[in-house]
Amino acid sequence: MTAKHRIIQVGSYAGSPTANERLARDYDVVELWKYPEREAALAQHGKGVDVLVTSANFGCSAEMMDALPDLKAICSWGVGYETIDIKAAQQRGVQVSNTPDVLTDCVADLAWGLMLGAARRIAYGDRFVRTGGWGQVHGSIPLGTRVSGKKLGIVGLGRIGQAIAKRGIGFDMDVRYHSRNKRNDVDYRYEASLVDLAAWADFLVVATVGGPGTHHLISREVLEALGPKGTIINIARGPVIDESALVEALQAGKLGNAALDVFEHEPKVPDALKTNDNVVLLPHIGSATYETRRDMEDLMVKNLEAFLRTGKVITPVTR
Ligand code: 8YV
Repeated sequence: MTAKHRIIQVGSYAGSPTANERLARDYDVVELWKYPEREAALAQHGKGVDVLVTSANFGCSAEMMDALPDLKAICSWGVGYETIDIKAAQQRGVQVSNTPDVLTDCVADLAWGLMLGAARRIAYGDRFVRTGGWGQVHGSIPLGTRVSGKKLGIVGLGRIGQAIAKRGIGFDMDVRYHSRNKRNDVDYRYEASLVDLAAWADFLVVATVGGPGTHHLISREVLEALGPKGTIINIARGPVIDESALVEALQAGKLGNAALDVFEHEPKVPDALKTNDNVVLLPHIGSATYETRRDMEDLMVKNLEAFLRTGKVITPVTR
């Protein structure tokens, strides 16, 4: 019997159907999260290790790469990679893979769930029924807002942004977008100014990448341009929105609604959001369906296997 190949796993894939078991079955896994001292564990077990598996959540810093002198590949579970130091990986000749495409539809679907949830007061209505507030034939919760036929602004028109745009067309919406550069392969109208897009839109969906380049891109000015009748939806990364400005805009009535799957300091959510009935809150579940999480797991494992077989991951992070 040949010895199993040793890999480092940064965190437990609790949100994946079988990733932990599969990795433990097929590899000699150093389960880093089980060690009280990471540095000591890496020093003890890291020599000769050429593959590390992680996620957008757990990341991989330059220091961690330095502690693994033989590292050649980082295979991440998830599409976002702002917590992985890509520049440090490139400098060290370490390949990095993520899991694009397989989660696009589920994340776009959830953006829709949030949009409808906020506009049609679905979560509010649910609370109203559960808490015994429904005492007459037409429950008297505040009227919602129509979604069909409205103006949809999308911030970031990558794979997920485009899937959201496509759904908007199905809802007869007028779709425009803002991103760093205008795309030549789509018909949606480009707005060079994010503030102008927000001022135009009824619903503004954040679908951009995270990281320093988009930190607080959704500023006070953008939120106030969206205005008292506008709704912000975020399925991307929490820090893309200036969360304090968001709280203040909602409290001052300068912004209508917010529907959020991600937060600036997860899993912490400001109390001011929890107590606001114009806000829908979810615990970062954009990709959290059985099918998608299994597909993410499969793609991460395929990258790992391809690297060990051919020396190349199959869905490398390119930028
Ligand atoms: C994951 C995500 O649940 O893929 C991503 O970037 O945000 C989610 O699909 C999460 O990041 C895993 O760590």
